[in-house]
Formats: sequence, C-alpha cells, structure tokens
Amino acid sequence: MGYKKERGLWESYEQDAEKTAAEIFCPARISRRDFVKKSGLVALMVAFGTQVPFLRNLPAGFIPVAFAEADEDFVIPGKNGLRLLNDRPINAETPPHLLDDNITPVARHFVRNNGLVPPSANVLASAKEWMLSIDGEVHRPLQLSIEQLQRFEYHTYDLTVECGGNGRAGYNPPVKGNQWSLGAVGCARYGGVLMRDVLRASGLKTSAFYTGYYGADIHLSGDPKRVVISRGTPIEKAMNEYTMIAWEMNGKPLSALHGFPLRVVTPGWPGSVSMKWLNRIWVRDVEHDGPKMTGKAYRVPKYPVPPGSKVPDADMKIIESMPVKSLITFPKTRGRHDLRTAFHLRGHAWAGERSVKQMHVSFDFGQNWIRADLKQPANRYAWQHWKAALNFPSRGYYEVWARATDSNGSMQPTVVPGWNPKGYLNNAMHRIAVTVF
Ligand SMILES: Nc1nc2c(c(=O)[nH]1)N[C@H]1C(S)=C(S)[C@@H](COP(=O)(O)O)O[C@H]1N2
Ligand SMILES: [Mo]
Repeated sequence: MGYKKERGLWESYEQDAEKTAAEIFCPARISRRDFVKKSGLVALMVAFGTQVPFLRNLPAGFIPVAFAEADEDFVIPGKNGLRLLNDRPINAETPPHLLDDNITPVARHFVRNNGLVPPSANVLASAKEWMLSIDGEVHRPLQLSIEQLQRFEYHTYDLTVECGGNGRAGYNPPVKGNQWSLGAVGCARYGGVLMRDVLRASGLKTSAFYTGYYGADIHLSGDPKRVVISRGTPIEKAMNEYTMIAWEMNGKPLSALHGFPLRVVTPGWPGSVSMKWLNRIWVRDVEHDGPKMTGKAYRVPKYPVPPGSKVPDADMKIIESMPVKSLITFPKTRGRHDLRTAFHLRGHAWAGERSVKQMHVSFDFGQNWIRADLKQPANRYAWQHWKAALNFPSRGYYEVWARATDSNGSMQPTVVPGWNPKGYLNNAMHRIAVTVF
C-alpha cells in the first residue's frame, strides 16, 4: 500500500531537501509566483538584508527556510500570513499579531487537516447533492440534504476553536506531530443549526450515549476505505445549545479548507471534534472508537507523568474541555517603545467550558501583576477581548507576560504544564519582548 505517513515539511527538508523542494513546488498546492525570478542572488541578499555565505551551494530550486517562512508569495491560496507547518496534509497556524481581530477572518484562521481536502469541497454545486445521514441509536434514521437542514432554526454564534495540539512546540522532550506554537486557535462566526435540534428530530433513543462524526476527506494513503479521522463526544455535549452543524463561517459558505459544505463546531473542546466535510452522524450506545478516538490520540495521562515517559494506553483519558489561555495580539513581539508614552496592549482569552474571570499582565517577569480590562464574551464559548496600558519605569529590554484566570480560579502556568505523550494542552502564558527607548 502506498501509505504515506504524516510528515512535517521541515522534517522532510532535513531528510531530502531537493525532493521536498520539488514536492512543495506543486503549484496546485502552494503558490510559487515569482519565486524563480526572486531567487537570484541579489534578490536573496535584499530579502535577508545581509550576506548569504555559501549561497552558490544552494541546490537549484531550493527555497531557503527563512525565505519560505517570510515570503508572502509562499502561501496557501486564500490564507494570509499564516505559517505553514505541513503541506500534506495542509497545516498552518496564525502568528499572534495576526489574530488581533475580534472575529478571526477566514484568511487568518488556522487550518488543521489530517487528510486531504475532498475534491467536492472545491465545487460549489456539490452542496446541492450533499447528504448528511444520522443513524444508530435513533428511532428515525435521517438522510438530510442541506436544503432540508436549513429548515431547522438558524443560529449564529462566535465560537473559539483551538487545536488540542496548540503549543506542542513548547514540550521537552519534543513530541512528534505538527509543531504548533501559539496560533492554532481562532474565533469565527459560524452560521447553521444546532446539533440538538437535528438529533431530536431523529428521535434519540434512551440508549444514545456518544456521537461518532464522519467527514468526506481523503486518507493520505489514497485508500477510499480508510477513514481519516472520526471523533465524537458524549451525547450531552452534542446536545449542548452551542454545538452546531454549520455551513457558514463569517457570513459566507464554509471555505474548502474549513469543511465546505458542512461541519460540526464543538466549542470549548479540542478542535478535532469539530468534524469538517461532515456527512454522517452515528449515534452510539458506547464511547465512539473511530480513528483518532483511541490509544494516545487526543488523550492525556490520567495522572501526571515524568517528561518523556511511556504511558500505557489504558492510563490515558479523552480530552474534554480545553484549558484557560490567552494571547497578546497587539503589539507584535520584538517591537520598540518610547519610554515617555503609555504602552497599550490587547488580546483575547478563552477557557474551554469555563469563562475567563480575570486577565493580568506583568512586565517584571511575574513579580507584579496589573489587572487588565476584560470584556464579556459575545456569547458563551466566544473568546473574550482584553486590553491594558503600562508605564515602563526605565529604558531597557522588557518581556510582557499575559495571564488569564478562569471562572474556577485556574490560571495559566508560567512554564509549560504537564508533559504528555502527544503534547496536548500547553496553555503556558504568552510573552512578548519589548525594547523601551
Ligand atoms: N474531516 C475532518 N475534520 C476535521 C479534521 C480533519 O482532519 N478532517 N481536523 C480536525 C482538527 S484536529 C482540528 S484542530 C479542526 C481544525 O479546524 P480548522 O481547520 O477549520 O481550523 O478541524 C477538525 N476537523
Ligand atoms: Mo486539532
């Protein structure tokens, strides 16, 4: 079988730079407009603002990593300024300063794919034939077209979606998988219907215990029989009044990368239970056991473990609520600031199933904390905006730290929280550097 394991772009580079360069130059996947033109010696020097020793040794057609990370032509079409972590499947995160909007624009929303986007997602007309089936522990199995789905009451909510692996890059020893830093999170406005209205219409049996969601994306092996990912939640979470079956993101039909024409949004839980390209809901009388539901996937140890240890699968539990977390979205890290003026900063905070109760900032490595101004969320599960103003006591290099506290009093840790085999749930504080002059 031509099974291709998921492998990061930079990992591939290390193993076979030329082959990787050739693969990523497939124009259908990534735009490389002008790259060849710009790769002339002079253009590269200008781009880096410095000498590039040994440039003549650079293999033909090879993109220097710094160039690939920074060049605006090296992008996923429709995504603006995102950092590409992997191109097959596509995974890209948003630098914090590009998450400044209250509602994350589609062009700035991270993408996490475990498989390949189904070709139908690029064909608008495919929505007309799309069918969502609901079966399992229901009295009336349903086959719904999108038109039929649209007869249920329409709702729109701002919902935070964060990948369970956001922050993975912070763990030591390092953990395999996409090396997300801070930006696998976004809060978009989803439009659609409530999962609970649809499930009720199917006549849930009293045995209904868990959902199993299926999407139309294609396994990396190309084998149509293999399911990329199929996850679900306890029936109570599916019946939560904010769990949606959505067809709109920010007032427009979902884009191909975000699950066109239909997706689940399960706010407050790992993004992996927000199934994209949704075509089946299997209501089950046992915990769902689809791909990436079992073993170590989206699970953490039931007890704290030493970093780097092996944990038996039986000692792992499914991640439910995401932990309290926040970002500084303005200003960008490594800026310069005039001592004579107040330093204004802002960002967002969120807390999974909980709400954010308080937000604080510090500029002396956590000795003293200043209370930030924190807004209520637009609706439950929307991230909360905060802002603060500081006056630095002198010139010099500062770090500004931001710390959210949730409604139960839990705070973001200063250091990376408990290591776990797959590197989930890193909610350490976001820090930015500022040079005050
Ligand atoms: N069908 C399908 N749904 C999926 C995935 C996927 O690979 N296939 N990835 C999941 C994961 S792990 C995350 S974090 C979110 C990301 O949603 P986004 O790409 O819209 O940001 O989608 C989830 N839904
Ligand atoms: Mo994820």
